[in-house]
Amino acid sequence: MCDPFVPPDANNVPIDGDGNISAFRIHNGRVDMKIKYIETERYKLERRAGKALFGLYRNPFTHHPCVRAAVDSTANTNLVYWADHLLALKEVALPYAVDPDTLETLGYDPFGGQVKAKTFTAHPKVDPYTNELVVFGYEAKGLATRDIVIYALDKNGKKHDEQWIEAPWCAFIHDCVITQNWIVLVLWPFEASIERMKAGKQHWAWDYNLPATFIVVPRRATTPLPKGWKQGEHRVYSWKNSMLIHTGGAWETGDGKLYFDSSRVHDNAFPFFPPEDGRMPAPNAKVDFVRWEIDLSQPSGSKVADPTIILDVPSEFPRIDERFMTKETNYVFLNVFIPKKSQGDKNIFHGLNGLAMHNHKTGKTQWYYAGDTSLVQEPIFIPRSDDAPEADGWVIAMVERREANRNDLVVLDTKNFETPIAYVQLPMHVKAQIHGNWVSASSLQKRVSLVRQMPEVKISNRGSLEPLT
Ligand code: V55
Ligand code: FE
Repeated sequence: MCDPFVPPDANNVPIDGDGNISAFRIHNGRVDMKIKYIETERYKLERRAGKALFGLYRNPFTHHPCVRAAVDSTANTNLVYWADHLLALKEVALPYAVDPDTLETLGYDPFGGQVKAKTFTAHPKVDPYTNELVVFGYEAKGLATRDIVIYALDKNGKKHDEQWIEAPWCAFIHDCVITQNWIVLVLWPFEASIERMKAGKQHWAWDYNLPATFIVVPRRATTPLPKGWKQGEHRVYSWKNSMLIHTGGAWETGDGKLYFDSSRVHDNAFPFFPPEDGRMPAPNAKVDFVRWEIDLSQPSGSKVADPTIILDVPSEFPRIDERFMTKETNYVFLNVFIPKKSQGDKNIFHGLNGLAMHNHKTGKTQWYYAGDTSLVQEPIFIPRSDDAPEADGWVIAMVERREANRNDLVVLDTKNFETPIAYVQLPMHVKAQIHGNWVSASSLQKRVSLVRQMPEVKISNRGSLEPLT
């Protein structure tokens, strides 16, 4: 979750709070919970000072001069278990590694500088068929640079297939999809500007003239290229101005087409990063969940066709059964707004009060409704067994009981999605989580003592450690 330890700068944005992990361990008929901050350089410096030293999101010009050399990552966006490391991710910097048992912070950049990039996405993708973590980073050579790095980490954390490309503008690139041979980066119509940052304003400004854009890149030098593609080429395709926040399933077909699903907000979903003219998004901006088709025979710069609407309700946090990542999947789980009596309106930041399980083949959707005064967070899928059919298992999600000021963890069996099989009742309220993942006990048992030998996070001696007044 985003959980500022000290009161943040009055002008800072909601996505810049210190990263704090909520971990649930489900074992022998009981559930244990642990909450712990990621002890980032930033968290330690501000905790020691007892006040905010970092100003605006990703704007070093607004930070206290003594902390400008520190790693400016709150590690607050996602947790991914890979190569024996539990990675706490924030796309502005490299991963922090935390101990999966104690949640203690172990170190920064656990993959040891194999790549000369300053950033690492919060949405790397596991290819379960090749056993790789596919990673990208943008603004990868520093603040407001257009450089993008793409690479993969094998099961031992060794890097391969590194490539560098340039974005068409300095865009916000939060999520991506992978197919067997391709990676598609999804660009949001915000632009970074050093001039604006120097003026003490936000890193990002929305631009109503920029389209939602896809950068389509072969994953490897050995990717079989469609007719007309040159070795080392990538292509850029675009649609209309809109914000495709998160992606679902993706796959390729033999005839040079890529398909993938995403949520779609027909406006700026981050009003705290307004356009230069200050225009606010429409109060009831439409949000839906759609399927894109990319025709790789089209030249770079082409427009893509309007997507097919899969679910015409406000939808976010799509998740698939990731054992089938890169192949065509038939099910998606999402966080949705179910109209009923909810107090929420159709704006994405209000009223996501349920979960949906959608079957693409039959078109059938099942709904879990959390109640009129409850909000639901990202669904996490857990397969019933290693070889269970696609989407056979459980879905867990945090439910915020707004009236009681308390949370539940809901457990749904995908065989009967609409009626929960269990609620884990938390005695307290927990702030909205961003992203999370299931890690099986068996995969943790395989973990070697590697991470325990890592050096502790040290507060950088590049910044002052003196108490600041
Ligand atoms: C997002 C969230 C972030 C971030 C960038 O939801 C994008 C999208 C929680 O932090 O830094
Ligand atoms: Fe995200």
